[in-house]
Amino acid sequence: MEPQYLIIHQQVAPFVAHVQLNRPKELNALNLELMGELRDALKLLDADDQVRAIVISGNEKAFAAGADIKQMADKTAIDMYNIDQFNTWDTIKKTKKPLIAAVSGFALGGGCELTMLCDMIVASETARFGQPEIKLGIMPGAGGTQRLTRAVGKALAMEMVLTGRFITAQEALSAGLINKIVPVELFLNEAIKLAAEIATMSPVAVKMAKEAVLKAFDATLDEGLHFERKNFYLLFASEDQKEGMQAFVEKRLPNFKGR
Ligand code: DAK
Repeated sequence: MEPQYLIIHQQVAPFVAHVQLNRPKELNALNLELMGELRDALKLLDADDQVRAIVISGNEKAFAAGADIKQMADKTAIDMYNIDQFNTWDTIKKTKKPLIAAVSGFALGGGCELTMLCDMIVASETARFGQPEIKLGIMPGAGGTQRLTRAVGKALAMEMVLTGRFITAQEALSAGLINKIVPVELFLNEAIKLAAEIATMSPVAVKMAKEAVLKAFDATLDEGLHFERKNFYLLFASEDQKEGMQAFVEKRLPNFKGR
């Protein structure tokens, strides 16, 4: 079934898919339906051999202004428990292929959390990142207190989470939240370019490297190094390792297969 709140663009560059959040009137507020569609789309793209990197964007005005407040407003704790949105977010988190967020305008609340669930963030000059849940009498619930703090440090995270202040793209860059800032008309192209560059690498090495970098967030240094070492050894069992090194020796471009 065609998604209602997403537009999926295949092969926007070789081996790159682009998923566009598409609820523009509501600033791409992340209702349950949109999140379900996103989960399903990413699952399919993650399993598709023709896709090696995925860009997620909104539009120029908003990446996403957060979870849908109108949909959440009258929910009880038990409703929230039964809806089990975390299941959806956890499934998205399991995406093995690299996710690049292309952000212009608002990335707030769950929108900001979704960008942080991605592996890299390319932002336009107009991008604004924030965790304004505190103004609604709640707090971030999809990683905002954890991933933000790890990315920007305690001082700024605490300020953003406790006051709801939005930060500019420039502040986000200085704080280490995002990878780069580009003029608004280029934000999507730049994100696609970054994804396309990654898509020229061995897809199996990319997935294992992503997995190892993410391990750094919840492992001790020794555990992380151990994990890295296992994946490093494992890649010597891949055809892509043989191809990559042979291509270097033969002074040609490698032809990676993801095996
Ligand atoms: N939800 C629903 N509708 C929203 C929305 C949102 N988050 N953000 C904007 N809209 C709607 C507005 O209501 C308005 O609709 P109409 O009135 O035209 O029907 C339309 O989008 C345009 O918005 P504005 O008229 O407000 O536009 P402005 O340019 O004046 O202001 C703004 C833009 C982004 C500053 C403002 O819209 C705003 O403050 N929006 C709310 C931002 C916010 O508080 N976001 C955090 C939401 S709480 C969870 C996972 C995640 C979460 C929770 C649970 N689990 C896994 C369980 C996340 C929670 C959140 O994100």
